[in-house]
Amino acid sequence: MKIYFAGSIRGGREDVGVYRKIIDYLNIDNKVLTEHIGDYKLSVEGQGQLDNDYIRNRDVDWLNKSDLVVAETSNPSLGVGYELAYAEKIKKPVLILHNKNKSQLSAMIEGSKYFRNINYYSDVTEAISILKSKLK
Ligand code: 6K6
Repeated sequence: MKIYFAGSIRGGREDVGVYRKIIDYLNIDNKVLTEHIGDYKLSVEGQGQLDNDYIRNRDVDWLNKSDLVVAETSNPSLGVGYELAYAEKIKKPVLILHNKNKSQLSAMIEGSKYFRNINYYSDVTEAISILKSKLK
């Protein structure tokens, strides 16, 4: 299955290690289209070289082509919020992972009946266990 993984970039990169582990797990039996989200070298400073229109259109194209969106929402990110709203609009299946010790998930996500698959976790091992049970 083709998976669109969404995680913070300009919202902050402090959870990149968590994204990397989740992407590595998902890639065992699936194809993650957005592997760069877990790339330690992808820094906020480095983004200036890429055209925003290009990034947005390519990401929307990948969202359209994906079978499932997995979003890690613990680090608030406007881009991830946009992707979730887009996924809701086109009725793409979504699985959300949120570290309950890090932040409170937006009411715009928790309050939408579309996002029924919201999973709270405490550490990355638990996040992987959740994926294991949900994706089998
Ligand atoms: C190159 C080097 C660093 O950053 C870049 C290019 N930027 C992006 N590349 C790919 N996807 C992006 C980029 N910026 C945002 N996105 C999409 O929005 C991703 O799919 C993420 O899930 C989400 C992150 O949004 P922000 O608001 O945290 O940046």
